[in-house]
Amino acid sequence: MGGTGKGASLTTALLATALWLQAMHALAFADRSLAEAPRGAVLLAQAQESGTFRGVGIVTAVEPATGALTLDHEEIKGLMPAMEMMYNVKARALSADLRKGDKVEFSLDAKSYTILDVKVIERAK
Ligand SMILES: [Cu+2]
Repeated sequence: MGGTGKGASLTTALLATALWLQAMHALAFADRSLAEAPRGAVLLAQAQESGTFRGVGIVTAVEPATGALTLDHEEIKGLMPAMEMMYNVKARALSADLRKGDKVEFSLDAKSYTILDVKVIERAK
């Protein structure tokens, strides 16, 4: 009986270790999702906004196929803080003339993240 008991306790110990590792793993993932939560909350808040907003930013990339603009933009009051992000453009022609480093003023449909109009304030040097 002693042998069986020892075997059983070894199994229990291994099982406990496995569960502990699983728990640590789960915790690591929980930590990660917690860290991402604030960003998700911001995105959620943004998604609830609608209407047209104006912003100012620097062009950091122009997507050749679609004309989508990546802008390093200043705070857009009532919509989002300063950040770098990509926006769709209402028409490819809107960004055809733009290049990296141009400072632009733009109007934005907050619901679809689509730039409706864009004007160059200062050309890239
Ligand atoms: Cu943004």
